Amino acid sequence: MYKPFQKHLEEEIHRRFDLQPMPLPDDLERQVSERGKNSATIQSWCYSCSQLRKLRYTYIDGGTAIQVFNSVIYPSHHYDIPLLGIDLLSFNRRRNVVVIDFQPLFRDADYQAKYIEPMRKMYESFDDLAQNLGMKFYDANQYFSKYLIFAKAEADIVPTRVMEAFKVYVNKYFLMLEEATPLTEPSDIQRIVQAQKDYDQYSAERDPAHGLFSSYFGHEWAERFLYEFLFEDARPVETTVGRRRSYAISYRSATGH
Ligand code: BLA
Repeated sequence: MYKPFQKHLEEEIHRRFDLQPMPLPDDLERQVSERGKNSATIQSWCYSCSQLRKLRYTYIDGGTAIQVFNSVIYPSHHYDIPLLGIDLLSFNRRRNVVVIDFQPLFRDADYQAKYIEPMRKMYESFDDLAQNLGMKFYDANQYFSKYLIFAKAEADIVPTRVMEAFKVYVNKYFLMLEEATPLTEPSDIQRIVQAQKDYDQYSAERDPAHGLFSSYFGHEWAERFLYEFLFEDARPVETTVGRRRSYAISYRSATGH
C-alpha cells in the first residue's frame, strides 16, 4: 500500500545526495514473522551523506493485515532544521493513519518563525489531511509542529491525496535543507547534538510501535530494533518497561496478535 511512497523517497534521495549505506545487523535489517495468517516481513534501510547524518526507513509488509512505511531524516549536526518524520500505517486496509511532519528540535519563537511558519501555506493546501486528531502516545507540543499532516484516511485516497501531500512535504523539506546555512559555532552544534539525542530518547520511550514489534517479532527483538536502530542515541530506562508491558497486553487483547 505504501511501497510507492518508499519508491518516491528512494528516487529523491539518490538523485539529490551522495549516499553512503550504513549497514545494520542482519537480523535487524530484515526479519520475518511466521504466525499463520499473521505473518509479516520488516525490512529497513539506512544511509548517510554530508548533509544528512542518518536517513532511515522501514517497511512492514504483512499483507492486508498490516502495511507500514516509517522514516526519519536526521540532518547533520551543523543544521538546526527540523527532522523529517514519516509514519504511514494501515491495519486491515480500514484503519489508515498517516503522519508527515517537520519535527522541530526547539520550541522558541525564533525557531517557529524560521522553520515552522514557512510550512503554513503547504499545510493549508492539505487541510483535509490535517484533522487535528488528539495524540494518545505523544505530546503534540513536543517534537511535532502545528502544521503536521495527521489523518485517518480512506484507503482510496492513499495513492492520490496522501501521495500528493507526501511529495510536497518531502520536496519542501529538501528545499529547506538546501537553503539552510550550516552552523559552525561549537556551542550551537552542541545544542543540536543534544536536541537530536533528546528526540531519540523521547521517541524510543513513547513509540507506540513497541507492542506491534513485540507481537510479531518478540520482545527482545523489539527492544534491540528500537534502541540499536530506530533511536540508537536513546538509552533504555527502567520506567518505560512497565508501561510497555501493559501496552503490549492491551495491544494483544485489542488486535488478537
Ligand atoms: C502512531 N505509529 C503510531 C501507531 C503505531 C505506529 C503502531 C499507533 C497507530 C494507531 O493509532 O493505531 C507504528 N512507529 C510505528 C512503527 C515505527 C514507528 C511501525 O516508529 C517504526 C518502524 N511516528 C514516527 C514518526 C512520526 C510518528 C517518525 O515514528 C512523525 C511523523 C508519528 N505515529 C506518529 C503519531 C502517531 C503515531 C503522531 C499517533 C500517536 C498518538 O496518538 O499519540
